[in-house]
Amino acid sequence: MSRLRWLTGGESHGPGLTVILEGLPAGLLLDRDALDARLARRQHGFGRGGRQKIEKDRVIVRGGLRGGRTLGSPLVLEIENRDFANWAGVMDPWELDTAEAAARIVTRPRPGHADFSGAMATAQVEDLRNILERASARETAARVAAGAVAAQLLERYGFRFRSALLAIGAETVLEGPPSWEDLTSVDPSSPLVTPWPEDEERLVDYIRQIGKQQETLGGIVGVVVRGVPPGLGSYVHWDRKLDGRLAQAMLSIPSVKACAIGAGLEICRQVGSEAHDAIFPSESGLRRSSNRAGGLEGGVTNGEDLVLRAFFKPIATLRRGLPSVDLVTGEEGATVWERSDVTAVGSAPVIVESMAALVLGDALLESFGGSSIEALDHAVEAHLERVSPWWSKRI
Ligand code: EPS
Repeated sequence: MSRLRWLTGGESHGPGLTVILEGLPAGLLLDRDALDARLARRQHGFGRGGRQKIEKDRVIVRGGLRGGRTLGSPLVLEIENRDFANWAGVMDPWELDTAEAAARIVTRPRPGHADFSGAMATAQVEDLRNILERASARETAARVAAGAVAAQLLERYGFRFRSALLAIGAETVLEGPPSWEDLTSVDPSSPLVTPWPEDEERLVDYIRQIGKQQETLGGIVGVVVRGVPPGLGSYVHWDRKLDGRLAQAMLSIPSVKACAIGAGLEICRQVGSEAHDAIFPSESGLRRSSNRAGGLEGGVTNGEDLVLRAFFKPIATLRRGLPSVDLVTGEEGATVWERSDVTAVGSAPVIVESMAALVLGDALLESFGGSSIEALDHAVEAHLERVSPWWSKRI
């Protein structure tokens, strides 16, 4: 069972989103501005549609915090959906406006969204809104709020995060896995969060051009986490291996269809001596010649930078529509477009980072436990002392 459990609730156009995070030690001091800053990062990104002009995501705390410090009880966070004011007749939890709700009924599923598969899972086709509201990527706002808390826990122990957009559609900015240094110049508040800001104008033009064609785009996001101590995760059980847990977290992000750890996509075509990271002695413990393993060997962190990539498919809601079939009448016809993003990958780096932080926070608590932050401090310190003959923190 996870040490850091969390669950989100809420629909895209409903009153709001909630996330309950359970397992945090008591006494962790949280920085409110840093939480909201991460939510603001998720709202950036050139290529997003009109919705982001309506929303202004901020964390409202409903439990688990007193005077800025965690109580050790479930941390309950909420984010308001400002757009609910425009959708109350369609999404009110108790009473709908019959005419408004009828006007917003969806019966023609969008290929690539959860509409059709979700309808078959619930065997309900009379209004696909019952599925798509929850399947919407709006839910990632709640994940980012929870991930921001996990990141603050990890930062206390020296973890640092960098993330960027490595490709948008056919436009590549960085080939292969990113290194910590590759992501030095990323400005998280820039329109596309790329490793090299000089590329942004070209990419913005590209997104504009694709938007004019009424098309959508996906892309590749890279995350590097520095300061991860060795020994997190497990080499013993399939469900405790940290690489598997990170992959599950990545693939659960809406639109993500693949993920890679380190140079996972590249080394499968190489021979062993090219693929692995030689170990050699240095003045600051044992070092590696390279980091193709991306910080994980055998399901356990090895103390090198953790390197992840997540691969996003293009958004399923196309202005030009896609061939589909009305599930009620059986009539063929194009999917209907009201409003959507051309691409949301500009928002994706902070989402991928947040999911990584939640998994790493869980792994940290699993290894070192502690119901109070002081107990956790001591356990982490003792572990670092034990591994010090072989590993020391990178500056
Ligand atoms: C989404 C569709 C769009 C996105 C939404 C995810 O929303 P709407 O239908 O209201 O225009 O903007 O993402 C967000 C609201 C968000 O905050 O990220 C979808 O269908 O997944």
